[in-house]
Amino acid sequence: MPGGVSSPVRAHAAVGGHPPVIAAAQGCHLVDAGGQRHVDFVLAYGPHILGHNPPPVVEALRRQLERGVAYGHTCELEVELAERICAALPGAEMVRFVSSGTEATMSALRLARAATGRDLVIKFAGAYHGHADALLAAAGSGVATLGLPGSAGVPAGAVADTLVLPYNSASAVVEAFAAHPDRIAAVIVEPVAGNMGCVPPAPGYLGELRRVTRDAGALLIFDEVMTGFRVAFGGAQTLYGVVPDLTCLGKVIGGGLPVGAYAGPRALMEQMAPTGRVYQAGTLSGSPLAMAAGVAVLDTLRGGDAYVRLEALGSRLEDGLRSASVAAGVPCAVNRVGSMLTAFLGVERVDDYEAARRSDVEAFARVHRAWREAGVIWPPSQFEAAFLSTAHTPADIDRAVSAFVGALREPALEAPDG
Ligand code: HOZ
Repeated sequence: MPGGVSSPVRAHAAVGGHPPVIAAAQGCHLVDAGGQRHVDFVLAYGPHILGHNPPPVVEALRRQLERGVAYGHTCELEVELAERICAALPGAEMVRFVSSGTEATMSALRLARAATGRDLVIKFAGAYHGHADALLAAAGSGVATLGLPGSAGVPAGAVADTLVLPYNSASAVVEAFAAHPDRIAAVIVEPVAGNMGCVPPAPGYLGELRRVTRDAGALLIFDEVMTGFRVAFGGAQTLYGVVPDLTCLGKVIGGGLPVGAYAGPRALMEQMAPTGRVYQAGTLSGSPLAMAAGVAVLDTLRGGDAYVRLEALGSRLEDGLRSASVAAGVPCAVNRVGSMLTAFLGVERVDDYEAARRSDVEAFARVHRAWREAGVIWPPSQFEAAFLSTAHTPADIDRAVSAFVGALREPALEAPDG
Protein backbone atom coordinates (compact mmCIF):
# COMPACT_ATOMS: atom_id res chain seq x y z
CA MET A 1 0.00 0.00 0.00
CA PRO A 2 1.71 3.23 -1.11
CA GLY A 3 2.40 5.29 2.01
CA GLY A 4 0.74 2.56 4.05
CA VAL A 5 -2.69 4.00 3.34
CA SER A 6 -5.64 3.46 1.01
CA SER A 7 -6.27 7.21 0.66
CA PRO A 8 -3.57 9.91 0.80
CA VAL A 9 -5.37 12.04 3.42
CA ARG A 10 -4.68 9.28 5.95
CA ALA A 11 -0.90 9.70 5.68
CA HIS A 12 0.83 11.72 8.37
CA ALA A 13 3.43 13.23 6.05
CA ALA A 14 2.36 16.77 6.94
CA VAL A 15 2.45 16.34 10.72
CA GLY A 16 5.18 13.73 11.21
CA GLY A 17 4.90 10.32 12.82
CA HIS A 18 3.09 7.30 11.54
CA PRO A 19 -0.58 7.05 10.73
CA PRO A 20 -2.45 5.00 13.32
CA VAL A 21 -3.57 1.49 12.45
CA ILE A 22 -7.05 0.95 13.79
CA ALA A 23 -8.43 -2.30 15.14
CA ALA A 24 -11.87 -1.21 16.33
CA ALA A 25 -14.16 1.75 16.88
CA GLN A 26 -17.13 2.53 19.09
CA GLY A 27 -18.93 5.79 19.75
CA CYS A 28 -16.39 8.60 19.49
CA HIS A 29 -13.48 6.27 20.19
CA LEU A 30 -10.96 4.47 18.03
CA VAL A 31 -8.85 1.61 19.38
CA ASP A 32 -5.52 1.18 17.63
CA ALA A 33 -3.75 -2.10 16.87
CA GLY A 34 -1.70 -1.67 20.07
CA GLY A 35 -4.91 -1.53 22.15
CA GLN A 36 -4.76 2.24 22.85
CA ARG A 37 -8.03 4.19 22.92
CA HIS A 38 -8.30 7.59 21.25
CA VAL A 39 -11.01 10.23 20.98
CA ASP A 40 -11.81 10.51 17.27
CA PHE A 41 -12.35 13.89 15.61
CA VAL A 42 -11.88 12.46 12.10
CA LEU A 43 -14.97 10.23 12.08
CA ALA A 44 -13.93 8.69 8.76
CA TYR A 45 -13.83 12.25 7.31
CA GLY A 46 -17.44 12.92 8.06
CA PRO A 47 -19.90 10.03 7.79
CA HIS A 48 -20.19 9.14 11.48
CA ILE A 49 -22.44 11.91 12.72
CA LEU A 50 -23.86 9.50 15.32
CA GLY A 51 -20.41 8.16 16.22
CA HIS A 52 -19.07 4.75 15.26
CA ASN A 53 -21.49 1.81 15.32
CA PRO A 54 -24.62 3.51 16.64
CA PRO A 55 -27.15 0.82 17.64
CA PRO A 56 -29.78 1.70 14.99
CA VAL A 57 -27.18 1.34 12.22
CA VAL A 58 -25.74 -1.89 13.61
CA GLU A 59 -29.23 -3.35 13.88
CA ALA A 60 -30.17 -2.27 10.33
CA LEU A 61 -26.96 -3.76 8.94
CA ARG A 62 -27.49 -7.05 10.79
CA ARG A 63 -31.00 -7.30 9.39
CA GLN A 64 -29.83 -6.52 5.88
CA LEU A 65 -26.87 -8.96 6.01
CA GLU A 66 -29.32 -11.80 6.29
CA ARG A 67 -31.24 -10.55 3.27
CA GLY A 68 -28.34 -10.06 0.87
CA VAL A 69 -25.61 -7.51 0.25
CA ALA A 70 -25.94 -6.78 -3.49
CA TYR A 71 -28.79 -7.59 -5.83
CA GLY A 72 -28.06 -5.96 -9.18
CA HIS A 73 -31.69 -4.82 -8.98
CA THR A 74 -33.49 -1.96 -7.33
CA CYS A 75 -34.11 -2.69 -3.66
CA GLU A 76 -36.81 -1.37 -1.33
CA LEU A 77 -34.26 0.44 0.79
CA GLU A 78 -33.09 2.52 -2.16
CA VAL A 79 -36.62 3.80 -2.54
CA GLU A 80 -36.82 4.49 1.19
CA LEU A 81 -33.57 6.45 1.23
CA ALA A 82 -34.46 8.34 -1.95
CA GLU A 83 -37.79 9.36 -0.40
CA ARG A 84 -36.07 10.63 2.73
CA ILE A 85 -33.51 12.62 0.73
CA CYS A 86 -36.19 14.19 -1.49
CA ALA A 87 -38.29 15.09 1.56
CA ALA A 88 -35.32 16.71 3.31
CA LEU A 89 -33.51 18.60 0.54
CA PRO A 90 -35.33 21.49 -1.15
CA GLY A 91 -33.28 20.89 -4.32
CA ALA A 92 -34.10 17.18 -4.67
CA GLU A 93 -36.98 15.63 -6.58
CA MET A 94 -35.13 12.59 -7.89
CA VAL A 95 -31.96 10.83 -6.77
CA ARG A 96 -29.36 8.61 -8.45
CA PHE A 97 -27.27 6.54 -6.03
CA VAL A 98 -23.60 5.86 -6.74
CA SER A 99 -20.79 4.47 -4.61
CA SER A 100 -18.68 7.53 -3.74
CA GLY A 101 -18.67 11.31 -3.62
CA THR A 102 -16.26 11.36 -6.55
CA GLU A 103 -18.79 9.54 -8.71
CA ALA A 104 -21.51 11.91 -7.58
CA THR A 105 -19.68 15.11 -8.55
CA MET A 106 -18.29 13.64 -11.77
CA SER A 107 -21.77 12.55 -12.84
CA ALA A 108 -23.47 15.81 -11.81
CA LEU A 109 -20.94 17.66 -13.92
CA ARG A 110 -21.63 15.45 -16.92
CA LEU A 111 -25.35 16.03 -16.48
CA ALA A 112 -24.84 19.81 -16.21
CA ARG A 113 -22.81 19.86 -19.40
CA ALA A 114 -25.38 17.78 -21.23
CA ALA A 115 -28.32 19.82 -19.96
CA THR A 116 -26.79 23.17 -20.91
CA GLY A 117 -24.90 22.09 -24.04
CA ARG A 118 -21.88 23.95 -22.64
CA ASP A 119 -18.43 22.77 -21.59
CA LEU A 120 -16.88 25.21 -19.12
CA VAL A 121 -17.22 24.68 -15.40
CA ILE A 122 -16.26 26.94 -12.51
CA LYS A 123 -14.73 25.47 -9.39
CA PHE A 124 -13.03 27.25 -6.52
CA ALA A 125 -9.40 27.13 -5.44
CA GLY A 126 -8.96 24.82 -2.46
CA ALA A 127 -12.27 23.08 -3.06
CA TYR A 128 -12.10 19.33 -3.49
CA HIS A 129 -14.81 17.46 -5.34
CA GLY A 130 -13.23 14.02 -5.47
CA HIS A 131 -10.55 12.84 -7.82
CA ALA A 132 -12.19 12.96 -11.26
CA ASP A 133 -9.81 14.50 -13.82
CA ALA A 134 -11.86 17.60 -14.63
CA LEU A 135 -12.10 18.64 -10.99
CA LEU A 136 -8.50 18.02 -9.92
CA ALA A 137 -7.40 21.60 -10.50
CA ALA A 138 -6.12 23.70 -7.57
CA ALA A 139 -7.79 21.11 -5.37
CA GLY A 140 -7.93 21.03 -1.59
CA SER A 141 -7.87 18.04 0.78
CA GLY A 142 -4.90 15.69 0.26
CA VAL A 143 -3.76 17.58 -2.83
CA ALA A 144 -3.39 20.73 -0.71
CA THR A 145 -1.84 18.85 2.19
CA LEU A 146 0.85 17.40 -0.05
CA GLY A 147 1.38 20.81 -1.68
CA LEU A 148 0.62 19.51 -5.17
CA PRO A 149 -0.52 21.95 -7.86
CA GLY A 150 -2.78 19.24 -9.29
CA SER A 151 -2.22 15.60 -10.13
CA ALA A 152 0.28 14.05 -12.50
CA GLY A 153 -1.58 11.95 -15.04
CA VAL A 154 -4.37 14.47 -15.58
CA PRO A 155 -4.09 15.53 -19.23
CA ALA A 156 -4.09 19.29 -19.83
CA GLY A 157 -7.19 18.79 -21.99
CA ALA A 158 -9.12 17.29 -19.06
CA VAL A 159 -8.89 20.51 -17.04
CA ALA A 160 -8.85 22.93 -20.00
CA ASP A 161 -12.57 23.60 -19.47
CA THR A 162 -12.24 24.07 -15.71
CA LEU A 163 -12.06 27.69 -14.55
CA VAL A 164 -10.61 28.04 -11.05
CA LEU A 165 -11.74 31.11 -9.09
CA PRO A 166 -11.22 32.27 -5.50
CA TYR A 167 -13.89 31.01 -3.07
CA ASN A 168 -16.09 33.64 -1.43
CA SER A 169 -15.57 36.21 -4.19
CA ALA A 170 -18.90 36.76 -5.98
CA SER A 171 -17.32 39.42 -8.19
CA ALA A 172 -14.82 36.86 -9.59
CA VAL A 173 -17.79 34.73 -10.67
CA VAL A 174 -19.61 37.66 -12.23
CA GLU A 175 -16.46 38.55 -14.18
CA ALA A 176 -15.98 34.96 -15.38
CA PHE A 177 -19.53 34.83 -16.73
CA ALA A 178 -18.97 38.15 -18.47
CA ALA A 179 -15.74 36.88 -20.00
CA HIS A 180 -17.29 33.61 -21.24
CA PRO A 181 -20.85 34.40 -22.29
CA ASP A 182 -23.05 31.33 -22.95
CA ARG A 183 -20.12 28.98 -22.39
CA ILE A 184 -20.28 28.10 -18.70
CA ALA A 185 -22.29 24.99 -17.89
CA ALA A 186 -22.08 25.08 -14.12
CA VAL A 187 -20.60 26.43 -10.94
CA ILE A 188 -19.73 23.67 -8.49
CA VAL A 189 -19.23 24.72 -4.90
CA GLU A 190 -18.93 23.20 -1.45
CA PRO A 191 -21.51 25.50 0.20
CA VAL A 192 -19.39 25.33 3.33
CA ALA A 193 -15.85 24.65 2.17
CA GLY A 194 -14.49 21.67 4.06
CA ASN A 195 -11.50 20.60 2.04
CA MET A 196 -9.31 23.69 2.54
CA GLY A 197 -10.20 23.34 6.17
CA CYS A 198 -13.62 24.59 7.19
CA VAL A 199 -14.43 27.94 5.56
CA PRO A 200 -18.03 29.18 5.79
CA PRO A 201 -19.59 31.10 2.91
CA ALA A 202 -19.52 34.89 3.26
CA PRO A 203 -22.96 36.40 3.97
CA GLY A 204 -24.93 36.52 0.71
CA TYR A 205 -22.28 34.63 -1.29
CA LEU A 206 -24.35 31.52 -2.05
CA GLY A 207 -27.37 33.64 -2.95
CA GLU A 208 -25.22 35.60 -5.36
CA LEU A 209 -23.98 32.36 -6.96
CA ARG A 210 -27.62 31.35 -7.35
CA ARG A 211 -28.55 34.65 -8.99
CA VAL A 212 -25.58 34.76 -11.37
CA THR A 213 -25.94 31.16 -12.56
CA ARG A 214 -29.68 31.49 -13.07
CA ASP A 215 -29.27 34.73 -15.05
CA ALA A 216 -26.61 33.11 -17.24
CA GLY A 217 -28.53 29.88 -17.92
CA ALA A 218 -25.92 27.85 -16.05
CA LEU A 219 -26.49 25.30 -13.30
CA LEU A 220 -25.52 25.67 -9.67
CA ILE A 221 -24.17 22.44 -8.19
CA PHE A 222 -23.83 22.15 -4.43
CA ASP A 223 -21.28 19.54 -3.42
CA GLU A 224 -22.89 18.58 -0.13
CA VAL A 225 -20.92 15.37 0.25
CA MET A 226 -19.57 16.76 3.51
CA THR A 227 -22.37 19.13 4.55
CA GLY A 228 -25.42 17.06 3.56
CA PHE A 229 -27.33 16.05 6.72
CA ARG A 230 -24.35 17.31 8.75
CA VAL A 231 -24.72 21.09 9.05
CA ALA A 232 -28.50 20.70 9.13
CA PHE A 233 -30.93 17.88 8.33
CA GLY A 234 -31.63 19.49 4.95
CA GLY A 235 -27.96 20.30 4.37
CA ALA A 236 -26.33 23.66 3.72
CA GLN A 237 -29.08 24.51 1.22
CA THR A 238 -31.55 24.54 4.11
CA LEU A 239 -29.20 26.29 6.51
CA TYR A 240 -28.49 29.13 4.06
CA GLY A 241 -31.82 29.07 2.19
CA VAL A 242 -30.30 28.73 -1.28
CA VAL A 243 -31.58 25.96 -3.55
CA PRO A 244 -29.09 24.58 -6.11
CA ASP A 245 -29.98 22.86 -9.37
CA LEU A 246 -28.04 19.72 -8.47
CA THR A 247 -26.87 18.41 -5.12
CA CYS A 248 -24.08 15.87 -4.58
CA LEU A 249 -24.20 13.73 -1.47
CA GLY A 250 -22.15 11.04 0.26
CA LYS A 251 -20.74 10.37 3.73
CA VAL A 252 -23.67 10.76 6.23
CA ILE A 253 -26.26 9.29 3.85
CA GLY A 254 -24.40 5.95 3.91
CA GLY A 255 -23.73 5.78 7.64
CA GLY A 256 -20.07 4.92 6.99
CA LEU A 257 -20.61 2.52 4.11
CA PRO A 258 -19.41 3.43 0.60
CA VAL A 259 -22.06 5.66 -0.92
CA GLY A 260 -22.69 8.72 -3.03
CA ALA A 261 -25.72 10.29 -4.69
CA TYR A 262 -26.72 13.20 -6.82
CA ALA A 263 -30.14 14.74 -6.86
CA GLY A 264 -32.13 17.45 -8.53
CA PRO A 265 -35.43 18.29 -10.19
CA ARG A 266 -37.12 15.63 -12.31
CA ALA A 267 -36.59 17.57 -15.54
CA LEU A 268 -32.83 17.39 -15.03
CA MET A 269 -32.53 13.95 -13.47
CA GLU A 270 -34.59 12.28 -16.20
CA GLN A 271 -31.88 13.28 -18.63
CA MET A 272 -29.85 10.44 -17.09
CA ALA A 273 -29.95 7.03 -18.78
CA PRO A 274 -32.14 5.02 -19.09
CA THR A 275 -34.75 7.80 -19.38
CA GLY A 276 -32.30 10.22 -20.97
CA ARG A 277 -29.12 10.27 -23.00
CA VAL A 278 -26.53 11.00 -20.27
CA TYR A 279 -24.79 7.78 -19.30
CA GLN A 280 -23.57 6.81 -15.83
CA ALA A 281 -23.69 3.38 -14.20
CA GLY A 282 -22.32 1.24 -11.34
CA THR A 283 -22.36 -2.44 -10.34
CA LEU A 284 -22.70 -1.77 -6.62
CA SER A 285 -24.65 1.52 -6.84
CA GLY A 286 -27.43 1.65 -4.28
CA SER A 287 -25.78 -1.05 -2.15
CA PRO A 288 -28.48 -2.48 0.14
CA LEU A 289 -26.09 -2.30 3.09
CA ALA A 290 -25.32 1.37 2.50
CA MET A 291 -29.02 2.10 1.97
CA ALA A 292 -29.94 0.30 5.21
CA ALA A 293 -27.32 2.25 7.16
CA GLY A 294 -28.36 5.52 5.53
CA VAL A 295 -32.06 5.06 6.33
CA ALA A 296 -31.17 4.22 9.94
CA VAL A 297 -28.99 7.34 10.30
CA LEU A 298 -31.52 9.71 8.75
CA ASP A 299 -34.37 8.28 10.83
CA THR A 300 -32.30 8.75 13.98
CA LEU A 301 -31.38 12.32 13.04
CA ARG A 302 -34.86 13.39 11.98
CA GLY A 303 -36.94 14.99 14.66
CA GLY A 304 -34.42 14.38 17.44
CA ASP A 305 -32.19 16.89 19.17
CA ALA A 306 -28.99 15.77 17.39
CA TYR A 307 -28.29 19.13 15.75
CA VAL A 308 -28.87 21.01 19.00
CA ARG A 309 -26.39 18.75 20.76
CA LEU A 310 -23.87 19.00 17.93
CA GLU A 311 -24.12 22.79 18.01
CA ALA A 312 -23.49 22.83 21.76
CA LEU A 313 -20.46 20.55 21.42
CA GLY A 314 -19.18 22.54 18.45
CA SER A 315 -19.45 25.84 20.22
CA ARG A 316 -17.68 24.41 23.29
CA LEU A 317 -14.80 23.28 21.07
CA GLU A 318 -14.71 26.58 19.17
CA ASP A 319 -14.77 28.66 22.36
CA GLY A 320 -12.13 26.48 24.02
CA LEU A 321 -9.69 26.68 21.11
CA ARG A 322 -10.30 30.41 20.61
CA SER A 323 -9.87 31.30 24.28
CA ALA A 324 -6.69 29.21 24.45
CA SER A 325 -5.14 30.94 21.47
CA VAL A 326 -6.11 34.39 22.75
CA ALA A 327 -4.68 33.59 26.19
CA ALA A 328 -1.45 32.35 24.62
CA GLY A 329 -1.21 35.31 22.24
CA VAL A 330 -1.07 32.95 19.26
CA PRO A 331 -3.07 34.05 16.21
CA CYS A 332 -5.61 31.39 15.29
CA ALA A 333 -8.71 31.60 13.12
CA VAL A 334 -11.25 29.11 14.43
CA ASN A 335 -13.82 28.49 11.69
CA ARG A 336 -16.89 26.42 12.43
CA VAL A 337 -20.28 25.56 11.03
CA GLY A 338 -22.17 23.23 13.37
CA SER A 339 -20.11 20.09 13.84
CA MET A 340 -17.39 20.97 11.25
CA LEU A 341 -14.41 22.95 12.50
CA THR A 342 -10.87 23.99 11.62
CA ALA A 343 -8.40 25.95 13.73
CA PHE A 344 -6.03 27.73 11.32
CA LEU A 345 -2.89 28.51 13.29
CA GLY A 346 -0.87 31.66 12.74
CA VAL A 347 -3.63 33.63 10.98
CA GLU A 348 -6.43 35.84 12.27
CA ARG A 349 -8.99 35.17 9.55
CA VAL A 350 -9.58 32.62 6.78
CA ASP A 351 -12.16 33.28 4.06
CA ASP A 352 -10.54 31.54 1.12
CA TYR A 353 -7.79 29.18 0.10
CA GLU A 354 -5.15 31.89 -0.21
CA ALA A 355 -5.70 32.83 3.43
CA ALA A 356 -5.79 29.17 4.50
CA ARG A 357 -2.42 28.65 2.82
CA ARG A 358 -0.90 31.43 4.92
CA SER A 359 -1.48 29.42 8.10
CA ASP A 360 1.47 28.07 10.04
CA VAL A 361 1.57 24.40 9.09
CA GLU A 362 4.57 23.72 11.33
CA ALA A 363 2.68 25.04 14.34
CA PHE A 364 -0.24 22.84 13.30
CA ALA A 365 2.10 19.83 13.17
CA ARG A 366 3.25 20.55 16.74
CA VAL A 367 -0.33 20.88 17.95
CA HIS A 368 -1.19 17.68 16.13
CA ARG A 369 1.60 15.84 17.94
CA ALA A 370 0.26 17.12 21.26
CA TRP A 371 -3.19 15.81 20.31
CA ARG A 372 -1.74 12.42 19.45
CA GLU A 373 0.07 12.27 22.79
CA ALA A 374 -3.17 13.15 24.59
CA GLY A 375 -5.07 10.36 22.83
CA VAL A 376 -6.87 12.66 20.42
CA ILE A 377 -7.08 11.75 16.76
CA TRP A 378 -7.48 14.90 14.64
CA PRO A 379 -7.23 15.09 10.82
CA PRO A 380 -3.49 15.14 10.03
CA SER A 381 -3.66 18.29 7.94
CA GLN A 382 -4.27 21.99 8.40
CA PHE A 383 -6.48 21.75 5.29
CA GLU A 384 -9.11 19.34 6.59
CA ALA A 385 -12.14 19.87 8.80
CA ALA A 386 -12.48 18.08 12.13
CA PHE A 387 -15.88 16.54 12.85
CA LEU A 388 -18.04 15.97 15.90
CA SER A 389 -20.65 13.33 16.56
CA THR A 390 -23.54 12.95 18.96
CA ALA A 391 -21.37 10.35 20.71
CA HIS A 392 -18.87 13.00 21.85
CA THR A 393 -19.23 14.41 25.35
CA PRO A 394 -18.09 17.74 26.81
CA ALA A 395 -15.22 15.81 28.46
CA ASP A 396 -14.02 14.62 25.03
CA ILE A 397 -14.05 18.20 23.79
CA ASP A 398 -12.16 19.36 26.86
CA ARG A 399 -9.47 16.75 26.27
CA ALA A 400 -8.80 18.20 22.81
CA VAL A 401 -8.83 21.75 24.17
CA SER A 402 -6.46 21.02 27.02
CA ALA A 403 -3.92 19.34 24.71
CA PHE A 404 -4.20 22.41 22.48
CA VAL A 405 -3.53 24.68 25.47
CA GLY A 406 -0.46 22.60 26.34
CA ALA A 407 0.87 22.76 22.80
CA LEU A 408 0.47 26.55 22.67
CA ARG A 409 2.65 26.82 25.76
CA GLU A 410 5.56 25.28 23.86
CA PRO A 411 8.02 28.13 23.20
CA ALA A 412 7.98 27.69 19.40
CA LEU A 413 4.28 28.53 19.31
CA GLU A 414 4.40 31.69 21.36
CA ALA A 415 4.02 34.94 19.45
CA PRO A 416 7.29 36.79 18.84
CA ASP A 417 8.01 39.67 21.27
CA GLY A 418 6.79 43.10 20.27
N1 HOZ B 1 -13.29 14.74 1.44
C1 HOZ B 1 -12.52 13.82 2.22
C2 HOZ B 1 -11.48 14.53 3.03
N2 HOZ B 1 -11.21 15.83 2.67
C3 HOZ B 1 -11.99 12.74 1.39
C4 HOZ B 1 -11.44 11.64 2.16
C5 HOZ B 1 -10.36 11.00 1.38
O1 HOZ B 1 -9.86 11.60 0.42
O2 HOZ B 1 -9.98 9.90 1.77
